[in-house]
Amino acid sequence: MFESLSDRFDGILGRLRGKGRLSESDVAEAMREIRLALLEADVHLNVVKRFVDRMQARCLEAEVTESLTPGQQVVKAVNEELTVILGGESLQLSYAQKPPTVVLLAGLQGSGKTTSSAKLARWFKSHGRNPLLVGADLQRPAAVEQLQTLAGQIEVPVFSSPGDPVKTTQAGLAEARRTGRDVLIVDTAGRLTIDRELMDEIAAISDAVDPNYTFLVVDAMAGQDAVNTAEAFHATLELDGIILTKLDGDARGGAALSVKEVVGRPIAFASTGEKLDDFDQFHPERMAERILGMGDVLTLIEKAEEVFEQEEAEAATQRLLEGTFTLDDFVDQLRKVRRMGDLSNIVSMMPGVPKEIKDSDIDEREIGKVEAIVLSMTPEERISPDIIDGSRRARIATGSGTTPARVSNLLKQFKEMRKMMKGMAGMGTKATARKGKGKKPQKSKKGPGRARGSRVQSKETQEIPILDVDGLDLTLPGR
Ligand SMILES: Nc1nc2c(ncn2[C@@H]2O[C@H](COP(=O)(O)OP(=O)(O)OP(=O)(O)O)[C@@H](O)[C@H]2O)c(=O)[nH]1
Ligand SMILES: [Mg+2]
Repeated sequence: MFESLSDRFDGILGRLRGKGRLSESDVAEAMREIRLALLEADVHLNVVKRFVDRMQARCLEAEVTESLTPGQQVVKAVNEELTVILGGESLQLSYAQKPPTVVLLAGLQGSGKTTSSAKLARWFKSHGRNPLLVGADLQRPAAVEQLQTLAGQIEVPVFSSPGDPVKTTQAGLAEARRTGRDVLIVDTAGRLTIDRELMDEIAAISDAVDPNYTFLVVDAMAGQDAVNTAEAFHATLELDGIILTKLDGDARGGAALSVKEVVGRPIAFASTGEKLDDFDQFHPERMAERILGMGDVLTLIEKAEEVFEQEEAEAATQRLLEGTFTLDDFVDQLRKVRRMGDLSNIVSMMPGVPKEIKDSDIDEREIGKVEAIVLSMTPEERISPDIIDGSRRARIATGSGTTPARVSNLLKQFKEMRKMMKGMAGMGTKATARKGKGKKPQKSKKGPGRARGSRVQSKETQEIPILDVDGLDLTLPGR
């Protein structure tokens, strides 16, 4: 997502960063390039103009702060202005005092309304809510079925009745009240803005249930059209925000960067894939940092927290430090990383990862192979890999459809990791494997793993990053 724009910014800002002083012509040249880059990314002309004007004004003042070089200040300014364009703050959802909170989804055909309805239901559910979905797309015969299939995966009920979408939605609202569902998400039929009849219909649905939030689902791949669509819908329905879908496609980013400024409504959620968990609240600041190649560590941490149960992770950390971490634990951790979503997507959020790696296709099958190798071992082998000799190795290779060399390689890596972790525990960093939930890790004075007889724990050993306390090593290379 945003790759080409990100590449362009990388080049332009890279040249500025290195400079001690910025001349007016340096600034003018950079602004010209930024303008072109934005236009090529399909950003709305007015948005580009405003962006460049604001940047120009800021760059010329760029020598005032002493802590940053002028080049760094430009980067900071670009980051801040991009954040503004993307909407500034993320949308804070509030819930209706008298439940349910009603969320209406509208949009063009195929924009992603039905999938987004289910994704949104999943999102609310993961935030402790009890959603009910309403299938109000009675146009397309299979639409309700599609919603039911998706909802089945996340165990959220769907209400629908054939006939009239307005009546169905009203009945859905009554059903939510009756069954104590606190969020009602209404999936509607896809419609073209020029189709007056269908536009009137969604306005009628909206009048009938008076939604707390009306979100327009917009396909990011639609480029400039996405913005025009949003304007047209906004004229019929009071929109509260946008759900931007298909950001995983080769979208140039124009829609994301234009919609807030042109329509005046923020992007509330963004969808980055077909899976139901490829969906999250949209955070302008994080997105700006991502476009500028600064990574998105916060989203990464949140994703990790969703997947890793804290206690489980602590137990694994403990075993790792004690050297009793087995290959089963190893595969278990791998699976969790995988559950965080698409691997390339995860890597793209990490700061400091070289561009070549971000651009390369990360092969999910590689993880599958590691898994296959471990699963081809006997339980005994998984606990004590040292017993794996030549013939066992050959058997494992055959069982996993790999080669003996790959098996050896994996074992070697696993043993090295275990040795290294054990070594660290001996150096007194055991405190990170604390038992108490929610407590801060203490800088251990009497850590159980501390080598007997060592006097003062050196500062260095205290700061060795091991598995993060919340379960995942997020000690990533600095920016
Ligand atoms: N890659 C990708 N595909 C998506 C995303 N969101 C939706 N899709 C796909 O886009 C297609 C259309 O999605 P739907 O949710 O059926 O769209 P819709 O707006 O309900 O379509 P209609 O009901 O026909 O108007 C489906 O194949 C989805 O899997 C996304 O963020 N990324
Ligand atoms: Mg649909």
